[in-house]
Amino acid sequence: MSLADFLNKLDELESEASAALQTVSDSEQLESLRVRYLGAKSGLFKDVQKLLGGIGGDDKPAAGKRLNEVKRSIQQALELAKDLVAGGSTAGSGPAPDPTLPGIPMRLGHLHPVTQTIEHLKEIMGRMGFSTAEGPEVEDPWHNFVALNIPEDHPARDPLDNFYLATAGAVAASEGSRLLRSQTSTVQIRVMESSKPPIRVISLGRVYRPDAPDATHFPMFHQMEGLLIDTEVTMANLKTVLRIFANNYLGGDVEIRFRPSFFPFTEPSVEVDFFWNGQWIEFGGAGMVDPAVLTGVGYDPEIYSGFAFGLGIERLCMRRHGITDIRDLFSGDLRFLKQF
Ligand code: FA5
Repeated sequence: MSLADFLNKLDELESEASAALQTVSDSEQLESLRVRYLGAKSGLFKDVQKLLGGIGGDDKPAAGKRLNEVKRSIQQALELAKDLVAGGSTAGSGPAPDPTLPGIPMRLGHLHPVTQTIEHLKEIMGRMGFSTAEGPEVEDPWHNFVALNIPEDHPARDPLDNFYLATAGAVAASEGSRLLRSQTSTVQIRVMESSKPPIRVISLGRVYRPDAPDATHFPMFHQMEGLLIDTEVTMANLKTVLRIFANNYLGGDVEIRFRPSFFPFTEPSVEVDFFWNGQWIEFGGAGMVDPAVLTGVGYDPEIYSGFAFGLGIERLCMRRHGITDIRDLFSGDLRFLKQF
């Protein structure tokens, strides 16, 4: 017999046995197939094995090697079929599942501490009648600067202090350029452009600045902007709203302090400090909306006045939870995040 004929017979035997063993449904059938293929006296494998004697001497090693392979392959198919019959299912090998064993506990995720803080701030401000407004994170210089009374040559527009986007043909800081907003004050303008007073909104979201990361600075952080426009609004209203906010958010009787400051879009402008746990802590900026900003959006500053504030949300979150390094919030370290 030629080597090719011998190998053909082995291939046929292997595929026939494999196909037959895949359909086994009980142990009797399994035993009869075992005898049919691997039976010591009259098994089909034995029949082919007997033909090995007729193979020429040079071809014997190759024929013997393939013979052993096919035997192993049929034995493996038999073992697999045995498992299937024992498990009573065709879904896989191994012992049958035990439905009385306790299940694997599911790990529940939760909201990021900054997101939790955002929800909390919305709730507190909502109780004071502030609704939520949103604005885009990719802004044009009009909303980020011009409408906020920050003229072309103002240092705040410097490409080194902002993330300008490399859009085709745009020159950084020119009117056609786009940038990642550096403050949520942009949303003040968008709200005033699209609605009439009285206005009472907050806007919470991401802002971006090329600040070097340290314990209290990150290049991406969140701010809560507040804007209230009506007739006869004063600094006393601003202070009251911020005090009620701080008492609710930090708990207890938080004192509030205004320090003179400067923002191009408010006049007068202040830095806002909260006295909490025995020390003064700065949380943001605020002030009375500058008449030039009101005029720019078509409001008559003789009739309307208003206040605005912008607070750092990470700083608020850190104070409340005793977090000492802002970078922990964005490390993605589950051991840290699981604590909140
Ligand atoms: C502003 O961004 C003004 N738009 C706030 C404002 C709004 C003033 C409305 C008047 C009227 P300032 O640059 O100070 O202000 O930022 C406000 C707060 O954001 C800071 O007090 C601080 O809490 C937080 N902050 C600023 N830079 C970072 C930073 N790199 N990482 C984390 N928080 C920051």
